[in-house]
Amino acid sequence: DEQQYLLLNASSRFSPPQGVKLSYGTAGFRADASLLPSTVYRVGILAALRSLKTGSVIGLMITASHNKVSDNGVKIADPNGGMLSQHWEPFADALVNAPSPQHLLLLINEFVAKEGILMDGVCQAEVLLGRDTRPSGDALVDAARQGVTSIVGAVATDMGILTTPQLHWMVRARNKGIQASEQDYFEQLSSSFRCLEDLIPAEKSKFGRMNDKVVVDGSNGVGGLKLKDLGRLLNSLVIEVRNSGEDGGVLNDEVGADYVQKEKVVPHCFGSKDAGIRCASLDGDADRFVYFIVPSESNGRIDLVDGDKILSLFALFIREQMSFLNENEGIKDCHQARLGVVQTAYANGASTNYLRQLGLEVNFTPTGVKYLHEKAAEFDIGIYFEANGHGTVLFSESFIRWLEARTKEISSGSKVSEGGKAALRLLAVSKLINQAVGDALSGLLLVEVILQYMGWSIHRWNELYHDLPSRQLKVKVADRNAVHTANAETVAVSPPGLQEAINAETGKYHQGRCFVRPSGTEDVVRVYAEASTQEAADTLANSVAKLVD
Ligand code: 16G
Ligand code: ZN
Repeated sequence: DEQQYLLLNASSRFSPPQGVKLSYGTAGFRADASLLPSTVYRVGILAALRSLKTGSVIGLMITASHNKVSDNGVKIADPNGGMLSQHWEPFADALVNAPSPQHLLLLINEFVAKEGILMDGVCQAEVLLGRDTRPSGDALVDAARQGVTSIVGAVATDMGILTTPQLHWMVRARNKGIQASEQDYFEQLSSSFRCLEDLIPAEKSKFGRMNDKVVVDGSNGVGGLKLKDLGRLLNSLVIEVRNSGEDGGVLNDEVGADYVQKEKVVPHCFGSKDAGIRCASLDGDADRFVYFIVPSESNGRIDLVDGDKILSLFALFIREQMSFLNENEGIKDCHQARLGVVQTAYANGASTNYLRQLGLEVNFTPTGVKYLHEKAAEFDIGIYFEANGHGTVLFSESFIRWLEARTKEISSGSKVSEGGKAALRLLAVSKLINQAVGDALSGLLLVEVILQYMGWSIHRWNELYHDLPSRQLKVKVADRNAVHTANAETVAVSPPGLQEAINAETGKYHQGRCFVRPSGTEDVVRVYAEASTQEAADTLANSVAKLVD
């Protein structure tokens, strides 16, 4: 019939590369861009099927995040704006690795039957397409469009060049029936930012406003460009963007959040002239960010203010607002609102101690946004961050409704109580911070407004706690999947004896902590070690790397 013909015809234009096996992994499919047209075409098919199955708009993003400019990748945003349901990942793997159009057709027919997807041409499907600034993006968007439209009744809407979180935000907004253009995104972020600024107590804001310039490394990618657009809507905050990609710099080449966080050195276009200034860095698709300080005797080194410290700042602020709510007599049932934080084993031990000292519940999940996000969604307010700077703050629907009801009562001209102001602030945070996925632009604005609220410099923030020295290594092994882990990757359950050997090494060091895990994005086993001195962390990491080898 028409459907089979369409699929066979279109898929014969995209032959898969020989001898390459791709896996959806933690971040979608990623490879050298020249290998990807058939993969992206097939993910277009998958996205259309997903849209039919869910009766909702689906997103398809073309990006390879912090990887080099010649790479690219593709990933799916589910109806709520989150990551593709893990339940569909095996289908994604099978689909892109099918050797021929006939195999492909067979797989699709089987899967459609199994999932009970109605392909009558009457049901409509829509997929929003986005891409970052990579030169290969244009052709890959076209491949995605052809994939989507090989399913009868499916349309592809090209949203142009976007950050990854912008596309996720748009998918979520569309499915909630909210306006979902880029302008709407900028409007929502800037207006909730202004709302938070207006709620800063006068006596607190003095210091923040004297010190209100932030200098941002855009990684020569999409994030810097979008941040400039957003910055034009904010007149109180000065955002200076460097490495916006407009001056010939190369995407992710000694710039960007991944580089800054891993190497702990200044990115291009930053140096001793920036000593003491508040600096931040975005990754290539702007779903991660970190802050940093250039010390006065820098020699290229930086003081990193990482995802753990961003999490700590957010947690401190939100906990304070929750306590204002609780102290307010008019509010009865809100003490039931649960605040939880979620980290991975990579979180610096000093941050976990700090959060626990605040009395917060700290949860751990394996690496990968989908795991952290899922856990954080269990709370009324769930804050998650990876040390690498990916994270956000999730609000439950019921808590938002409660806040909305609470803030409606108070907007009638009378003097607003502290509890009422706290409710207004929390509601504004829920609009500012991306509810779909970690978003460097909205996260950066939340950091900025909290620092203003606290009246803090970046130095004061950085002093919340002192990171324990740590070391990360990667080990090339014959088969990284021989290593299996449990307890949020903190325990190696195989090969046998490995964990016992790691324990024996770790026990030799004061405040020692160490774990190994197979990377989800590279063919290596990663080693992380922490101890009370840098030398000790280094030796511990090195000796455990030998155990893995
Ligand atoms: C992916 C993950 C990121 C994680 C990283 C770890 C998403 C969207 N991204 O980039 O959260 O930190 O993988 O890489 O989930 P690794 O497995 O190679 O250490
Ligand atoms: Zn990214």
